[in-house]
Amino acid sequence: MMQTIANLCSAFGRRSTALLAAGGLIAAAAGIAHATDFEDPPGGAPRVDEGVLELLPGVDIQTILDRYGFTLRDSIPSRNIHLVSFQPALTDEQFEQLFIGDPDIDHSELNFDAGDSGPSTGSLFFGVAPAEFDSQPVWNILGVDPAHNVATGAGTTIAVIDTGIDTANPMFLGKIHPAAISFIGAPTDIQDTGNGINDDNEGLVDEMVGHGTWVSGIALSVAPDATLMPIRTLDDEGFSDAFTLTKAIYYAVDNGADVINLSLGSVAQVRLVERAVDDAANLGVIVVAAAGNHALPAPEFPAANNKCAGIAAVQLDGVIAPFSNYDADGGGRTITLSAPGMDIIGPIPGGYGRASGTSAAVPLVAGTAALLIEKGTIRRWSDFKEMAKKTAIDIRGLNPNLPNDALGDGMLDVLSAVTWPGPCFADLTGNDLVDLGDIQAFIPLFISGSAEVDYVDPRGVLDLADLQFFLQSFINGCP
Ligand SMILES: [Ca+2]
Ligand SMILES: [Ca+2]
Ligand SMILES: [Ca+2]
Ligand SMILES: [Ca+2]
Repeated sequence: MMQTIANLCSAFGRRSTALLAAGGLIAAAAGIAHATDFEDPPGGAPRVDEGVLELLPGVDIQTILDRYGFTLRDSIPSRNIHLVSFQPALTDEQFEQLFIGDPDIDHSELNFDAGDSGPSTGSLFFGVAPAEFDSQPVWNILGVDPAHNVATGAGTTIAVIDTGIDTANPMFLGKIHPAAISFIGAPTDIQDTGNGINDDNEGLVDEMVGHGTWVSGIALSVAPDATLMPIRTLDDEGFSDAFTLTKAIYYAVDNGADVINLSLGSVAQVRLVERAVDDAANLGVIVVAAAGNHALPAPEFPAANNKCAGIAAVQLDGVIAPFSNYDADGGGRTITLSAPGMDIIGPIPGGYGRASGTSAAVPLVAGTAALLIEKGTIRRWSDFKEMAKKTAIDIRGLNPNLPNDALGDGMLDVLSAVTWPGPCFADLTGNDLVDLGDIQAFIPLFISGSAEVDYVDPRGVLDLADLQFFLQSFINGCP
């Protein structure tokens, strides 16, 4: 075992260095390691001759392809967003300058390459007996079993944008959403398997296989009656790119996901991805993402987005996990909440395994969000933030060397979350009272179609049901 851990750490160190050049989106699973093993975070680098174009509504992509001589690679038709190949003679800088003054193009950017941070599956996941999964201490610490007397996630859907899922594991039987899909190979091939090839040439074969299964199993343990929508977006090496991640987020939203689990991240802030997260949040979808595993004082993206629940990892005792990123810059890149991420057991293809990373903390929170969506206490992104404020365990005293908000509002407490009476829905002015000011605030929000008052069926449609919900909440007063 010690040998395995040593291999893991050295593998991680090499990979991290390589990622400085290769860069990009990573699966956020770390091994058991110390902060010093994580030297460099993954950077962002554009893919060769690939760009993303977001067109204004009604503009036909063929017109644009003809205008610039590009080749279409892929599209997100519902958002008029397109991945194109441009001419090798064109530099990245020239591509970025090309559309200045073009009235048909809303936004353009290079497609950022992506790389994982992961060691091989054999190193990442230490195999354990299935019984250890159910009896691991994290469930007790978070109050998961008693929480299930209140909510189980019934009627909710958690999209897991990751490496796929092991559909053979009985715990997923009957739990997989019909819209489950792969953006890696054949659309129906959601299996979390590798190709036996070290595609990224860094010495490890299929090193991220099992990641999506592990993450999905953790989420489902918290919300056992939720439906999982695996969206295979990271390949077996943990690779993806900004366009494909964006496509996956919109796919999840358009197919009815209530929660999106992103146990991945990048130091590169890509406007396309940030906008997809904003759009998801504005449609009432709770997006939960990993802060990252490089022991750095700022979360990665999209965890850092202020409409995304950025999750740091702590040990079971509430002390920050040595690998976890945290928020010490005092700026806009925020952590919302922390959750256990050390030595968490979950299903992996063919069995169960133990691993560490902010990747594990994310599905614990995503599952909790599903419980609260079932209960109706989370309807909007602002409700999630309120839940974090009101129910998280204060762990500041356990982390005296960190600034006060470095780990968000504290450590997740599933039982406290499900027994929380819910936000004061009608208090739109945030003064913990319902009064005339809230009615005055409601009217323009309702007229402008704001997500803040999209309480019922929060999919961007404001109607009589939302108005009635507001009025009833107003009459009921603050809980
Ligand atoms: Ca590899
Ligand atoms: Ca491979
Ligand atoms: Ca108020
Ligand atoms: Ca509505």
